[in-house]
Amino acid sequence: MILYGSTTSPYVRRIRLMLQGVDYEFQRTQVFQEEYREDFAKINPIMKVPALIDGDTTLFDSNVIAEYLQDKLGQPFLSIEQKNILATINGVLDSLVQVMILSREQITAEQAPTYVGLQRNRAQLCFAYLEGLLETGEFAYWDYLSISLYTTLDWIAFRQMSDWSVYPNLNTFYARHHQRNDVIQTDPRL
Ligand SMILES: N[C@@H](CCC(=O)N[C@@H](CS)C(=O)NCC(=O)O)C(=O)O
Repeated sequence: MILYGSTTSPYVRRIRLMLQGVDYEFQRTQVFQEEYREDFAKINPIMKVPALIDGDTTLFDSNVIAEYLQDKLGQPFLSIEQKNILATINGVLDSLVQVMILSREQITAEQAPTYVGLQRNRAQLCFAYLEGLLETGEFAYWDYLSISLYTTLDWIAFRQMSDWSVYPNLNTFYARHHQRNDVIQTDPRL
């Protein structure tokens, strides 16, 4: 199995955490750097990391890859309710990744107030929603859903793309997993 991705991508980190204890090759790929793009385009037309190749199978999206690995590794699939929660985590992360890409070109909330405002507002609404779910006991296990939440929160903190520090349950969830060996090993700051 070959996983294509960068060590800073939170989507790639989800899959790296799922693959703990599994033998695979990590092919470092910086999608924003020209020297990687020609080769990567032959693998993934979407041109986003992660991508996974397993024998004749090539997969493009973290959520598709996760489902494939759950099947292959005998891990439980997410229920429809959990997939719905995952949609909110993906919603926050997709939005803030777009804001980061824009900010690299000096396009900030001043230049694009509507677009950036919509993304930031979505993030805060999703944080509040996830905070409420934690209150009800959701995210009790270290599964793909928890991995996705943790890696999203940590990426947001790492890139300073938003602020979830006012939410006590999100803080407790984050602190509970912060010292895991696999989490430390995949820290994007290293
Ligand atoms: N829906 C995709 C999103 C992946 C994604 O956005 N990856 C970013 C890096 S964190 C990327 O490769 N972006 C390249 C681009 O936007 O052109 C997934 O879940 O894998």
